[in-house]
Amino acid sequence: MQRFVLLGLGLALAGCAGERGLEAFLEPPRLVADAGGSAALRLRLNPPPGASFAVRLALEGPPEGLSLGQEALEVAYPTSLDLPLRVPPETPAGDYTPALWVRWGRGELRLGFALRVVRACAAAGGATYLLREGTSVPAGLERVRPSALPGFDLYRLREGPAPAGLRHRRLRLFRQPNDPLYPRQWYLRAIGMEQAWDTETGAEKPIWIGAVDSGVLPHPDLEGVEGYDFVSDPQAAGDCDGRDPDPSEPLQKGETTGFHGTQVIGLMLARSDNQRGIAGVHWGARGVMARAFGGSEGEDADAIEALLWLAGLPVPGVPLNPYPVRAINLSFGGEGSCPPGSPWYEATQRVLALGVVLVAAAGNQNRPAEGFEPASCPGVVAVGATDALNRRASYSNYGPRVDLYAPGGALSRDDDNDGQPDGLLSLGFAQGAPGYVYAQGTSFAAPLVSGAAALLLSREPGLSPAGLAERLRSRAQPLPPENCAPQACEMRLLDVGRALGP
Ligand SMILES: [Ca+2]
Ligand SMILES: [Ca+2]
Ligand SMILES: [Ca+2]
Repeated sequence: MQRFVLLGLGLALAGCAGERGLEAFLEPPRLVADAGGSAALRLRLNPPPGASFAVRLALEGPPEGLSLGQEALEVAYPTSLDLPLRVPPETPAGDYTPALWVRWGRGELRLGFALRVVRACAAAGGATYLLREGTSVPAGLERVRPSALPGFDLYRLREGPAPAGLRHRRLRLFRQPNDPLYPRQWYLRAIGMEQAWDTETGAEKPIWIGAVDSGVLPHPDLEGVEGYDFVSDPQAAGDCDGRDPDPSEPLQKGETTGFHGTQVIGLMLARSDNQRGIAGVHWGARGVMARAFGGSEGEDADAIEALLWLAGLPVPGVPLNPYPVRAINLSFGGEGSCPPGSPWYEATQRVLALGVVLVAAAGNQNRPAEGFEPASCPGVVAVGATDALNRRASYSNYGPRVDLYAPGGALSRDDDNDGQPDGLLSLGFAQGAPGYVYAQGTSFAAPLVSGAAALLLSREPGLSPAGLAERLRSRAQPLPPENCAPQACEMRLLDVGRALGP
């Protein structure tokens, strides 16, 4: 009989009773749950052919008081069961190794597992709104303070639906599902990196690159990343507090974002030429992570202040960024067209005026990019995604507002016939351990352009954001309009070799 194999590293949890041959397996090997919350525990039971068992389940602590949704079942064929493991609210935070007892007529099995209980957040959550000064304020909103964006104030709604006429704006990370597999960085060749590195690797030219994203975790193929946590809602943050100096993405949040921020940073800045893992676009740059996403969603107010901070601008309650950046990657967006006077318009103009290059993912909605901000903001380099055949990726937003395309991949395809999915391989984590994972989305096309922008700035520090955008656009490879099918449109593919050339 085929044994169920736990993916990745982990504890060997399989048990097997010899005499009557009921096999039982648990996954995953490590669970994370809030005190008072629950986590999904999967139990797989394999009886021998033709045999049936009346099985009883029991948990053994500590922590005390753990419960499952089910205590007994009949098993007559291989069965996989998702059990909600509930953790009592009074459970102290910490690491535990409880066990699940599987008992039947003539035998029993003890399956141990690792459980991390994290503190449930006591602080109240709430939605944040950015309102222009002088706007009439709907009832129920409480003013917090002036925003770092002049002319706007921050308001908070503790509970209840959004007041009429006021939209609670949420931004979304442009990420598509991914599957962990091993390397092939076809996407670097597609953008002419080998030619570019002949001219400039950036290795001797340190520069700071920023990202507003979901946070970052230490990885052996990455230099230390500086940063700050701008997620103000303790419920959404995953670290149970508001803003703080630690830009790490909590592990349990990383499981939901796919470690989005670490993947984005890895594409730009993975350690290169170090005989390990993957290469990043820029070989000498360092990263600053402004964490504004507690999961796959974040708030305008946090993301905008994160953006201003990265550029070196003051944000109330937060120390100035000691490492102001020259380029900022924005792999997220929300619906909006960035009209003059809007928060994203004002924020991006302020940052561009400081000479900081802004690069944004065009979005994964297969729609015109002008409906999404910050990609639609003037002066921001908006990046669409291509597949391994230089066609527009099926999910990529498009249209005249897309300045450039770069590979964003297509995980379900293998058009280059290398036996690997055509995703972008970057730094990631599997079961809490650092590794390398494939990803797709305009979220991962944008950091290729951000890394390229930083490489150009390393060579020509005087380039303005507009000059740099024009250089990237004018030196890009024109692609046949049919590559944009089904909507014919102009497409230019990032070509870093040509951009750095004479
Ligand atoms: Ca925090
Ligand atoms: Ca490396
Ligand atoms: Ca492939």
